Amino acid sequence: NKKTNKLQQLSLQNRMPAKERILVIGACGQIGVELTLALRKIYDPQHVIATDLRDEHPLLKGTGPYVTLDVMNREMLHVLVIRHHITQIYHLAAILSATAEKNPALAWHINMQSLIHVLEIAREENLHKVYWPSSIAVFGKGAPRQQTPQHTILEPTTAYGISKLAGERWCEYYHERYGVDVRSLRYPGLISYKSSPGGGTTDYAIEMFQAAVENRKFCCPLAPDTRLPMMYMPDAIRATIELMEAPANRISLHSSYNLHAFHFSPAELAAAIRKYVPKFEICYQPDFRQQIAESWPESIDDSQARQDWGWKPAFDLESMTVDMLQNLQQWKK
Ligand code: NAD
Ligand code: AKB
Repeated sequence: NKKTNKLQQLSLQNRMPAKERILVIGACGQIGVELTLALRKIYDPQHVIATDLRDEHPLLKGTGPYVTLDVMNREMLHVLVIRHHITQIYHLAAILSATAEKNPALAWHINMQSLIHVLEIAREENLHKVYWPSSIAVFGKGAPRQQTPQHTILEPTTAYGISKLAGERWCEYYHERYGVDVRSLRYPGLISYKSSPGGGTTDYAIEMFQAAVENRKFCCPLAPDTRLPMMYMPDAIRATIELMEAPANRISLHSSYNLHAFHFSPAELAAAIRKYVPKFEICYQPDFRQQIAESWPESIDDSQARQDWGWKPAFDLESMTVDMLQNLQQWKK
């Protein structure tokens, strides 16, 4: 019995977070900063290596190791994985929807090639797990726009959406063919106050909050009634970690899970903000982002994520608005 206990203890230790060594690629972005900080609370911070093209984000400074990395440099990525005995990769570097429409070929190259680098290295080095985010951008005009199902017509019309759909297929391929435990979420638009968003169509929501706390008028790049699925960053971080920590037998999808929290249009968000900032003013000047938004769903059916690994959002539009305004006010001081 003593021997069995010892073995059980050893096996438990092997599954302890301390045994994992994590590489976050794109750690200085909107999601990367908060995800890296959250991972450093669960795992030994020295074992969560943050990497990005840019200089280290001020919020990451002093919280754990940082390495400048261009994920397009496969050799450097591979060396980093071997040198730091990496067991998991969170690959967040990408060109987002609005920026991608300005240079579609570059977006395809970066979004695809970087994912292939990560999946190949995961296969060669037998990594325990890989995380790679997809997006609501995989859906196009053929899909139902309300309660968009997990499995439906996938005909994205944006360069970003095409790259995300192809990425999902590659993730499933590497899982089916090589057994790589790759996991993914189709994030909706993410709202946060800690780090700035980078070139997305849904970034307008964050800019609206910033204008409201700075008493500025906001000119919205989307029309007032353009409704999109959205989520508050604390929920997105929790969803990511819950998915990655779920036992393998709870994961039935290795392409990407639909994920939902709430949805709103610019006019509805402005009304939610006005409850607390009555003088907030908005005008509408739709630009090229309008077409992107119109090709995406208004709300998402995420029942498979709820069934498989127990997903449930904590924030709705009202509680997110209150929390965003409070935090932005504090950061302003
Ligand atoms: P972001 O643009 O804020 O951050 C991406 C980071 O990747 C940046 O810090 C950038 O410097 C870095 N990067 C770019 N090219 C790189 C390269 N060649 N090598 C290394 N680093 C590089 O993006 P984000 O909002 O944090 O998104 C992260 C991931 O989540 C992306 O795959 C994105 O498509 C996906 N996603 C985001 C949202 C959202 O609302 N933020 C929604 C759906 C999906
Ligand atoms: C974007 O707007 O590009 C992102 C996304 C929904 O993928 N926020």
